[in-house]
Amino acid sequence: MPAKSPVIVDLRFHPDQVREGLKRAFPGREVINRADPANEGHDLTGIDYAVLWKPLDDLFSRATDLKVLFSGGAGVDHVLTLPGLPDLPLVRFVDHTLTTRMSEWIVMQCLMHLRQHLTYDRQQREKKWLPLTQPEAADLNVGITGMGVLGSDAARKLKVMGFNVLGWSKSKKEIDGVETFAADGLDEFLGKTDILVGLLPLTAETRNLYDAALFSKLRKTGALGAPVFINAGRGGSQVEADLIAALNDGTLKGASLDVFQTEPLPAASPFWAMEHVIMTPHAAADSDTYALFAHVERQIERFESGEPLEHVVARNAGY
Ligand code: NDP
Ligand code: OXD
Repeated sequence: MPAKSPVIVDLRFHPDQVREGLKRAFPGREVINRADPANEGHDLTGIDYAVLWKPLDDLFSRATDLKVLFSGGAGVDHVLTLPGLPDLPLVRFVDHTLTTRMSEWIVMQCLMHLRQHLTYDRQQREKKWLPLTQPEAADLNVGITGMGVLGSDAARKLKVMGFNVLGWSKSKKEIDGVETFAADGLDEFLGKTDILVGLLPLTAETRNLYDAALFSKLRKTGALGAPVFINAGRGGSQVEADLIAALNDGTLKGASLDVFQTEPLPAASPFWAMEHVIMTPHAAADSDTYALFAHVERQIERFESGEPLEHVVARNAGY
């Protein structure tokens, strides 16, 4: 039986997490972890597979025999723009651990705005005892842009919490109890939305989508008094100058942002000091390394037994 092809692991994650995840991964295969200095001069020719996230610059010039690429994350915008990217199947990361984390973050942010937690937080610091009016989840429409793996799971979990949920995607989806819209239904969708959730991939079509014109189309008569914007897709989809202006002039009541045009967010960004903005450092849904390597193993097994790979990126669509 021929020896199994090694796997190149070229992930700019926390090195301890990668090492930990690799402890029980890829039995019977050599693993070349490029975060390990001992592997610096390792011959990368003759290797079929690479798992990558912000890989070292020389990956593709040295690993010239790759057959399948595996993204370390669900989004692939920065993989598709890598210089020298070979024309090979690119499998993105899809796993319930990532999906669950993202839905936790989205539900938490919707609840924080529903329950006006930013105001209570400020009042606590000011030692102010002042109960606020209390709309219910059922009084609000949460509109999710991007009804793929993450958006559709978040939709189901928001429904369980009692929110009315709307979904917008390129092609119209059928999800029980969720009013859905296709690409051409954007304005109608926005006009019904009180909390707008971004779970879109970054592509030529979604770059700069969330701009002043879009924010102005959101429903203004909802129970929170003004709409709220939540984004965990990609920062490149939001026009940050427009977002800041919309937050300052009251077009938007608040925002929760996990992603930014430039990451890490520069110290000079106005977002840091905005009281009605909740920020997390691109941490809504981390890739669990055990789950990532188990997913790669499953896909390699399929590939080697002649079954089609799953979660392959459509290069022309960009996601
Ligand atoms: P999917 O590919 O499963 O879903 C993408 C969704 O976006 C689909 O419903 C798709 O429509 C829709 N879409 C794409 N382009 C357009 C468009 N031009 N107009 C309308 N709808 C569009 O991706 P996932 O749900 O797995 O992930 C979504 C994104 O979340 C990732 O690409 C990544 O950027 C981000 N992400 C962020 C993380 C974080 O920690 N902040 C973690 C993981 C992912 P259709 O169904 O018709 O194809
Ligand atoms: C991803 C991410 O795309 O973490 O998985 O952003």
